[in-house]
Amino acid sequence: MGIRTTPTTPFAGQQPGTSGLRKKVTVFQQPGYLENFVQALFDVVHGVGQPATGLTLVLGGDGRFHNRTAIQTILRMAAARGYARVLVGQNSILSTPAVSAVIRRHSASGGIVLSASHNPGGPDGDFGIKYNGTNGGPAPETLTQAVYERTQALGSYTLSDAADIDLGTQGVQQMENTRIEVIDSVADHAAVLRSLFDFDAIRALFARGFRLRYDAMWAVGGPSAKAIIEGELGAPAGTVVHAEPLEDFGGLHPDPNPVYADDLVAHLMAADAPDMGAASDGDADRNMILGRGFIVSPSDSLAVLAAHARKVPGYQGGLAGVARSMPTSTAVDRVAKALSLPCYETPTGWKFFGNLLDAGRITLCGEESYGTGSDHVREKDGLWAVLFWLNLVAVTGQSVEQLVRGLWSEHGRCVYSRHDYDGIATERANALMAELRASLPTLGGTTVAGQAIAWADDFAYTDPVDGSVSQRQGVRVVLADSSRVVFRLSGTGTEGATLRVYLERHEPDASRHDVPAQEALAPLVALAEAVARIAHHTGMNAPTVMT
Ligand code: G16
Repeated sequence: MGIRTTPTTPFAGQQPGTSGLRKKVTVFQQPGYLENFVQALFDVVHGVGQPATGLTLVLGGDGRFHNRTAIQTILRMAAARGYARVLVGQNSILSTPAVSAVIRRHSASGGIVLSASHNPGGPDGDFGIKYNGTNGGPAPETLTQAVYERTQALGSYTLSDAADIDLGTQGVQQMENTRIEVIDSVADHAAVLRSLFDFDAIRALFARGFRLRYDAMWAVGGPSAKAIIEGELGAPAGTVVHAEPLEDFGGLHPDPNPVYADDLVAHLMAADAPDMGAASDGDADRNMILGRGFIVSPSDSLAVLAAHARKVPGYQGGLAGVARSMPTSTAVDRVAKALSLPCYETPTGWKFFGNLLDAGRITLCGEESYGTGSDHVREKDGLWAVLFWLNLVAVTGQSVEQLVRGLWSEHGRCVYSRHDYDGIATERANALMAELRASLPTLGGTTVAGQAIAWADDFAYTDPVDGSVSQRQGVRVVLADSSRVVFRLSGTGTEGATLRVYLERHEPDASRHDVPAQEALAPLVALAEAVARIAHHTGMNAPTVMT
């Protein structure tokens, strides 16, 4: 064994986006591509030339294609860097919330998650890498920007030339002076979940014949969902479907929304539908909740959990506060107001919740992009959300739909939809946003497409804990009745650009709560087209995906 230093030259574009560096697998397969990024990461985290003496690193991924190869490379680099310990998931698997739980429970200095989340996998699919810090949460922008800058100045990387580690069996192995511990992929995370929810009440719910269909989308969430929901909570075998993690997610798009989880939606809309449906994504941090014949919007889900949190053991003392990303609907704001709780509005990206959670300012947070979580870890957590809903159904005796309708009748319904325009040429998408931004100073006070615009801006966020400022986080066009359209470009795609248009309208009138969302939002769609000239810039007359 020995440590080898290899000369290298920078790769363009190793700039992390909303959640780490995501590229095509073929990009990551280029010799030196992953090595350069990890070397830059270690250089920033430890200092150039500085070893990671005495520190513990957590390492795992969502099991997608290239995961196993990349894990061995990173183990060699961690050994060369002098880490005291690396905790790596068995078979190189750790879901994103599991990485967060392991970092926190084992006082690690950080962790590396190999995932492109909900993006498709396989040899022609996507791959990704991100770093989580000591708190278990995604690195802040200051760190990811520094890593990017370091990638552009790199001249070499170092790694051990030791043989591969056997990741199939739990136990301790040695590489250079580093102790490599292959750990159970679900145990730490499961222990955290067990401490939060009333498992007896959920067990009794299943014993009464309650039927759940949990679609793990052939992804990493399957084994833990099976172990907990079927194993510990006594749901019948077959409750968790598509539970075996596959390297290409069965060729599907592991994104739990009504479009990509259409099989689950079909089951919940059928005549003999189960009582509840749920799905998690490629790395098991996202979730979608459905009732029988009823789809719950992620924004409503967050609001329901906030409204009823005290009924769940882990939150019976009440919430310190709540937070949502800016494009997420204001349903949770209304709940927070009624409960006199602080409510924060952050930019898109789970990393922005980290400081608020660490400072104890919030307990629950969530996003329109099917992410919900709490201070139990520092990632969103798919299985956590499903257990939270099961716990609420068990102790309130209300169905999923009744819980959401209760929210609407108390606070009005925040009718909500997101329209995505995928695969736009990057220059065209940039031109659309530039034109929109240029129009901002004159938009407020004008009437466009028959609607009076009260104000418009480009969202900027000052972190209340560390004072850091994030600008240009999305254009908001807001009407007098607080209806709004938000425009931003996705930071998680790997091909061209995706324009996201978020539409929200508050409907206080209960007799109109069943108007289909797209119908209720049609005037806002017209407004979006008029202010942003979407068809002109993109050549598309309809969104690729509507959720
Ligand atoms: C990531 C982030 C989320 C964000 C989502 C969509 O989720 O962690 O905070 O809402 O991407 O981001 P964008 O709109 O920029 O594509 P995940 O599940 O992909 O890690």
